[in-house]
Formats: sequence, C-alpha cells, structure tokens
Amino acid sequence: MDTKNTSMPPLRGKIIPTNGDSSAMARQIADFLENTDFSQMQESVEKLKSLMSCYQCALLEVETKFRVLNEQFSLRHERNPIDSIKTRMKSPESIREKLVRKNLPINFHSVESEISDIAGIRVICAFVDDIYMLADCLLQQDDITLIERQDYIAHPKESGYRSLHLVVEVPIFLQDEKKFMKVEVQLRTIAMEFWANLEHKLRYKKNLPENLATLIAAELTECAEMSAQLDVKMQKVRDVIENG
Ligand code: 0O2
Repeated sequence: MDTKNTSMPPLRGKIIPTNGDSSAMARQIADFLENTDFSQMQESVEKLKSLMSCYQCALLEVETKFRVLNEQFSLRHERNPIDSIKTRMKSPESIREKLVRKNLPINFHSVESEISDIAGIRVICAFVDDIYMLADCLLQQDDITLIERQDYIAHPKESGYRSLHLVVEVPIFLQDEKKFMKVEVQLRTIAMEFWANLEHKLRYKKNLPENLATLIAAELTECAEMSAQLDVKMQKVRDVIENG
C-alpha cells in the first residue's frame, strides 16, 4: 500500500523533542495535525508566492530603467556609468526575522507596509558623481515615487559604510490590475562595494574576543576612509582626462 500522503505539507519548523520522549513527540505531532487548517495554509502559501512574484516584477522594472539609462549615457558620453547591477529577493525567513526583530505582527499587511527591502537592487558605479546622476534620472521618471532616501555617502555609518539608499515605489501592470510595489535601491561605487562585501564577511566571523573585534572594527573604518579617498582621486583623474 502506498502510505505517502501527497496533500500534506512537511512538518518543518515544528519543535520535536530529540530526548527520546516518544509520548511527548506523539502529542506534538497530534496537536500539529489537529490544529492546522491545511486549506488555509495552502491559501497563504499561494498568496505569498503571488506577492513575491509582484516584487520580482518590480525589480525587473527598476533594473530595466537603470539599463536604459546606462545605454543612453554610453551613447552620449562614450562610457558606461554602471559597472554592474545585482538584484536579490529577501527570503521569507528573513522577512519573518525582520518582522519579529521590529516587534511587528506576522501578517501580509505588515509585510507590504513595513518591509521596504523585499525587492533589492544594487547598482555599482564607476564614480561617485555617477551615483547621484543616476539617482536623479531615476527619480525624475514620472512613474517613480520616492518613499525614502538615505545618503550614507554624505553621512557614512559609524562602521564606515557608504552607499546611497533609495526606497521607491513603482507600478507593475498585471493581467487585470495595476499594483504599486516598493523596491530598495542601493547605489555605490566599485570601491564601496569591495569594502562592504569584505566587511560583511568579516563581521560575521564568530567568537572573536571583544578587544580584537573592537580593533578590527576600527581598522575597517580606517579602510573605508582610505577607499573613499581613492574614489575622490579616481574621479579627479577622470575629470582631467575628460576635460583636458
Ligand atoms: P541585505 O541582504 O544586504 O539586504 P534594517 O533594514 O531595518 O536592518 P535600516 O536602517 O532600515 O535597517 O536599513 P539600512 O541600515 O539603511 O540598510 C540596510 C542594508 O544596508 C543592509 O541590508 C546592508 O545591505 C546595507 N548596510 C547597512 N549598513 C551596513 C554596514 O555597516 N556594512 C555593510 N556591509 N552593509 C551595510 P541587510 O538587511 O543587512 O541585508
């Protein structure tokens, strides 16, 4: 006999005791099965899939806008302001973690109204002034609404982190509706990206004694300063080459 029940979702995420108390384990499984409305769960999964797909569409819209700007600029000025573009979607687990961290209820309303970085795009530029030029060009477009702007280049974070962050709202046109979706845009130079990637990797190295962690944080802030100076110098060199 085939005992597989294909309509039943797996029991992931439930805490099942591993201390060999089989009666407690049986009780938990029984509770889980009794208290779970599978049709409702299925509905939520479908709703989440559809929401994530809308964010994915919004990412495509914004990415295309940057690619168009890059193309047009390269025709006019014979150079590309954009070095590369990266996009990412926040995983459902990270969305949940963020809601818990912010003490917000875990429901679809909180996800849409409170979390603005579900769809994220990172635009990596050659020079600092390209960042502001591209941000201005994006924000001038009449289907884009600025929700939030944080200039960590003019005002770097204590860690030394630099980037221009924008949260924008963009319409997406579905089969029978128009929906406005939020996208987080991070604009930074190649040097800022290099620093942020290394700092991120080092920050997550665990079990560092406190004095060493403080020393490393100070070193990283100094590296961020040096990389900012490099950005300024490279831009000056470019200006000399372009303007003679
Ligand atoms: P991921 O996967 O990179 O997106 P919050 O989002 O609530 O934690 P806030 O103030 O809303 O905080 O956002 P903030 O600090 O303006 O921007 C958060 C994102 O900026 C982070 O995303 C990083 O990508 C980047 N960031 C901010 N500070 C630093 C820093 O000191 N070092 C590095 N390497 N990156 C930084 P996430 O959520 O960490 O993840």
